[in-house]
Amino acid sequence: MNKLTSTLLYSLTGAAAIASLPSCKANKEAETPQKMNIIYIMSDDHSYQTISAYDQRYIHTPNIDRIGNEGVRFTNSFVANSISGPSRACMLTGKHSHANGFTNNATTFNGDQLTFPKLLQQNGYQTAMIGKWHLVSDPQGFDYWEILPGQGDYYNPTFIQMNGEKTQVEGYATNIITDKAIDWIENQRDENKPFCMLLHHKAPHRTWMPDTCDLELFADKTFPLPENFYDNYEGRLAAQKQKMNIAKDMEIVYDLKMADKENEIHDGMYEKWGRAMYSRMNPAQKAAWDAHYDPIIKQFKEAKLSGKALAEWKFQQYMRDYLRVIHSVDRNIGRVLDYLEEKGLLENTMIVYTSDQGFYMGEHGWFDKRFMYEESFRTPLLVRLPGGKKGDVAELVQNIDYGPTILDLAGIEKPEEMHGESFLPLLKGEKVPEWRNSLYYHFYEYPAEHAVCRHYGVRTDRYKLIHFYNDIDSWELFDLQEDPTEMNNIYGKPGTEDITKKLKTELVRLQEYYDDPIRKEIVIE
Ligand code: SGN
Ligand code: CA
Repeated sequence: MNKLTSTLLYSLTGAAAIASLPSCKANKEAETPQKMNIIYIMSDDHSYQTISAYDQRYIHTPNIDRIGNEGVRFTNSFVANSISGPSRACMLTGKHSHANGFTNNATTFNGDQLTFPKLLQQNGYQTAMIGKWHLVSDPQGFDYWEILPGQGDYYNPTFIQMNGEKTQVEGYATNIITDKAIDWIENQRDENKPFCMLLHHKAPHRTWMPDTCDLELFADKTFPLPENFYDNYEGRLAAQKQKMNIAKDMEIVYDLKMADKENEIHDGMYEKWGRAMYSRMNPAQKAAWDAHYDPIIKQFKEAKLSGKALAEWKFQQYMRDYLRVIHSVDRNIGRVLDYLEEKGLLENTMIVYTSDQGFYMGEHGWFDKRFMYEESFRTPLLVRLPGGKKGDVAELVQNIDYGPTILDLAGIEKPEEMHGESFLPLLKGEKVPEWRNSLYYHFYEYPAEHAVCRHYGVRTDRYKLIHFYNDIDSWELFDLQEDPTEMNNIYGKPGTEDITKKLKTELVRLQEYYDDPIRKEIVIE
């Protein structure tokens, strides 16, 4: 039995195997159970803090939670480079950014390289990609794709089809992407083949524009400020230089929708885009939007807020809009799950829910991501594998592992060039004694928007060592057990010599292991 056939059979135990057997089809098909399908759902900028499976402070997300409740909730899930295009490239290739070449959002993805969808396609899977792609070059390795250009729009978004045509679709992006995904599964795929669908939402990316039906949610809610909202960044040089502060950098018109009809509110360099986003809407959408925001704009003008009152007003508006957008993501994931259940597909489909990275919900006073600090280095990861484990997995996993895991599920050997590891055994509830105990991270997009310096680092279960480089040369060390919110940089403090040396040695080992050319710059004193 070759590897392919043998692994074909492993995952199909119990109910999963029975459910996946076609009841009255031709002999050959009935004898060969079909491989597990895969639906990989990834949102854009969805923080784990705003998924109730991870954190109950802000929102209830029953449908997203269901994936974890009926499967695995990863409690230590991270990305390799916390920004969209690079994160997507890591996910598709199973390789760190220096090896896949897509180090920052200004790059163009070399689509000729090896990706897991290509390998699935070559091994009998039908592959589809619907939604935000953000890698500039056209998708390769998909039987079907339909993508948003660049970041895409929330309202009446344009899609690029495989034939290169652009079509504008009336409605709200999260609903439309879900409609298209369900339509492909229902009407467009070959039912005799297993499938892998990448369903990528634009939501909840900036500027967090809610669907009209969700505008009134959370209207009366006041959210608690994170305890480090007024962080002064003492001892953390790169954090002092950043431009992603809610108080200073979040824009009133662009981000918070205060585009007044009198044109009296002026702020920030993106103001004109804030006004342009509104102009995309149709009359009914505009009417619903105005009914919600106009009274808020009026109150805002009258209040003439400044200082902390303004900062906290911005935080509350941000949270409300962001959570409304999440509510729509959750509802649409419910639609996908209900559809799969109704069609009997839940039993032979692995469902993944994740984000391209984490996001700041006011921690350190921030929105956006990029930093290797916890809120943006982490990403939610919930996986429902029929017949697999139910419960938490605490091992350190990273988005470079997704490709190897999916290939493993499909019985395809991991190509040597992939850096990631298959966590399929963890999904099946098996112990993996040799699992990694440290993670490597490297962020490159600087100089750029939000001004987060270039940095790389290593994280173990307890410590994190980061080196900010390029225009600065600044090290940071955190004891996550003592200082989970990373306020106290203990690099260079007496008593940290041993742990610093150990972490630097581990950092160098990882840079050698992954062959990151930056390695030559580090000297261990
Ligand atoms: C846009 C946003 C940024 C965001 C980047 C990257 N600005 O440039 O706030 O950090 O995307 O986000 S906006 O004015 O265009 O909204 S990413 O998730 O796509 O990488
Ligand atoms: Ca993103």
